[in-house]
Amino acid sequence: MNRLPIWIAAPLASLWLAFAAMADTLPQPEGPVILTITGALAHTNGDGVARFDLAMIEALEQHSRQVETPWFEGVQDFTGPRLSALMAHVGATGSGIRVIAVNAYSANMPWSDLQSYPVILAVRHNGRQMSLRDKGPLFVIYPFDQHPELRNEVVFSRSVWQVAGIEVLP
Ligand SMILES: Nc1nc2c(c(=O)[nH]1)N[C@H]1C(S)=C(S)[C@@H](COP(=O)(O)O)O[C@H]1N2
Ligand SMILES: [Mo]
Repeated sequence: MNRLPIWIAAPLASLWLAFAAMADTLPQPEGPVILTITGALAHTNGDGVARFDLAMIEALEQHSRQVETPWFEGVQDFTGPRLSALMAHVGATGSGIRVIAVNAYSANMPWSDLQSYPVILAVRHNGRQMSLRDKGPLFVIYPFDQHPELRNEVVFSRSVWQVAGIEVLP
């Protein structure tokens, strides 16, 4: 570009910057990264991935559910963004997602689950952040309260705890 006259080079450079910014619209995490999203994303914050710290996840609209699950006794309160909203936030396109836990467990989830049900990626359990030993930092929570038909092995297997990553499947 050093051979181009400045009056051509400068607008070209700013155009390039504008396009780069369109693909790179997410702010940078400031705290520890607790979630990394990969795959076909329109919005990233570095090298094709979207990385989130706790504050970035909690900046999305939060939803609370009071649910009974196989993992805790009695009704428990879980709060976090809808998974569908999180996927829209990063501009994900694909056939579904794979949710990956810190223990390398993973489960695939079709888009239809996210469209049919208000599945949340819980960041809080009874108002508190979840430590790793309490199945945190992130836990996929289906609306078992409103939709008893979800109480089956397939959906339980998609209820990933200790979530660390999401891969958008092609
Ligand atoms: N992080 C993580 N989440 C997970 C699993 C796992 O091994 N690790 N197992 C899944 C499967 S296959 C099911 S059926 C339920 C099992 O829950 P349980 O081990 O409490 O019965 O959690 C799901 N979530
Ligand atoms: Mo399972």
